[in-house]
Amino acid sequence: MRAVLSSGSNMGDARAFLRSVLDEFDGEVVRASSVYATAPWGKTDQPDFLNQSVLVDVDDSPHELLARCQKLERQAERVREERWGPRTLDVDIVWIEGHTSQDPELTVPHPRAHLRQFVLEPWLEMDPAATLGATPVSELLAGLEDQGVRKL
Ligand code: PH2
Ligand code: MG
Ligand code: MG
Repeated sequence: MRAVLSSGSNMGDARAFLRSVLDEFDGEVVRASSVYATAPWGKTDQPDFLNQSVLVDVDDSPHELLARCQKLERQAERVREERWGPRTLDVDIVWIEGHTSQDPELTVPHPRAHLRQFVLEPWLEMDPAATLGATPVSELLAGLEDQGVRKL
């Protein structure tokens, strides 16, 4: 099963937290995007993020993949305080090939992916032909205002 993950961090050693995702999926990474410095989206009074997307090919079920993402967040000692607030590591499942889910625990595709330049731009870098539902990711991106996303 192929899936796109979006990792983000704006607390502590953000680079190391993003790297922990690549380490977890060592041998299952099809492609990884560059790291991007991104302005905070949704809740703006917090430090800038580093974001990275990873295309993985795993033998897991969607919920098994979610469990691996949550394990990484726990290992980063993530504390959930406020919605969209600062975090050591967030690993979101953005898209799973041929799969959609309305489960509130795991909504796929990610319900806000189409609004977020910090998700779409790294994804497009990995796969210029990517589509979200029926819409090319390139088209979704072209429809967004600049949100302050810079490739490092
Ligand atoms: N994650 C959020 C809310 N806002 N903004 C940026 N730039 N990057 C993120 O990863 C991010 C965010 C909630 O998950
Ligand atoms: Mg998130
Ligand atoms: Mg999350």
